[in-house]
Amino acid sequence: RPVRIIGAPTDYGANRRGVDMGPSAIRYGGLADELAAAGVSVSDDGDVAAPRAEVRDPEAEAPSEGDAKFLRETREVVTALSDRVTDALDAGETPLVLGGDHSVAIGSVTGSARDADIGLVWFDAHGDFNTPSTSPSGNVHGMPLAALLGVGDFADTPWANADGLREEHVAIVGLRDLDPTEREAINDSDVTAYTMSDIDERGIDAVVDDALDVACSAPDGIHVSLDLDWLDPREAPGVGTPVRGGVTYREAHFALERVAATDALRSMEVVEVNPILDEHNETAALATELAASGLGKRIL
Ligand code: DIR
Ligand code: MN
Ligand code: MN
Ligand code: MN
Repeated sequence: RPVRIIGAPTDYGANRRGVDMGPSAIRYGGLADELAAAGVSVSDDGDVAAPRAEVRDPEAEAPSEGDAKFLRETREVVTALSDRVTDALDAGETPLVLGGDHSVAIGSVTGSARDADIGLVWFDAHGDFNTPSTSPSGNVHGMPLAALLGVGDFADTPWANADGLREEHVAIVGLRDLDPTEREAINDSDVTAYTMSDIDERGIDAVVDDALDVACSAPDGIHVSLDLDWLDPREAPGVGTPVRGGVTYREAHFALERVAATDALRSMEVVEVNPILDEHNETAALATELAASGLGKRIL
């Protein structure tokens, strides 16, 4: 299937400038060429509109949605993104969303799970399972998985809840930094979560295969959400919230190659690349390479 690139240049969810430049940095990192060289036909749908954070009010809240910064702005962007993702799927293409902060996943996944029962693999150092009332930071990039699943405050938030996504079909891989309340919420959920210790103990192959089994038990394919802080900061320095002890370059490629091998990939996103914090655009280039592995690039 052809790939359709969709940029979502937001930084509202991270409350930090720079990650809004992710889509440009990833395109500059050679994404279209890398995919073309992998034999994937690719088009670029441009970016969804995301006005500069400076002209927005961080404290403007949507009523009854509690303490989350830029929640109203996030809602506007993810609603537009969701429609773009659905359009790509309706055209028989695989949407590849470029973030932006991880709040854009609310748009990618709601768009992908419209009239489809999908699985989800979430590669991240973090659980992204906070809600407006539990979040210590108020940053929406720490909330998208809870939002999609309708956890806690998000129980009745139609624009953020994914229709065709069930907790039983969600796997998080690579956890190593959880706030106490999201730890509890993940434990209380039916989401399957693998920490870095699981990878240490069992190896990346066993853990990723189990995670893919969880996601692929959904009938209509899987969405892969790749937060670049999943990798160790030595490999991916250009992220807003680096956490030591992440996966290596080789483990990350291996995992994405396993994704491609399922033949079940329906939609994908790469998020949290921050060129201001990066070294020579290497994190953006890494996002490019990992996307290509996930979309079927082969060495031989
Ligand atoms: C933290 C950081 N748990 C928060 N989350 C991040 O703000 O909710 N997610 N960085 O990717
Ligand atoms: Mn994340
Ligand atoms: Mn993260
Ligand atoms: Mn639900």
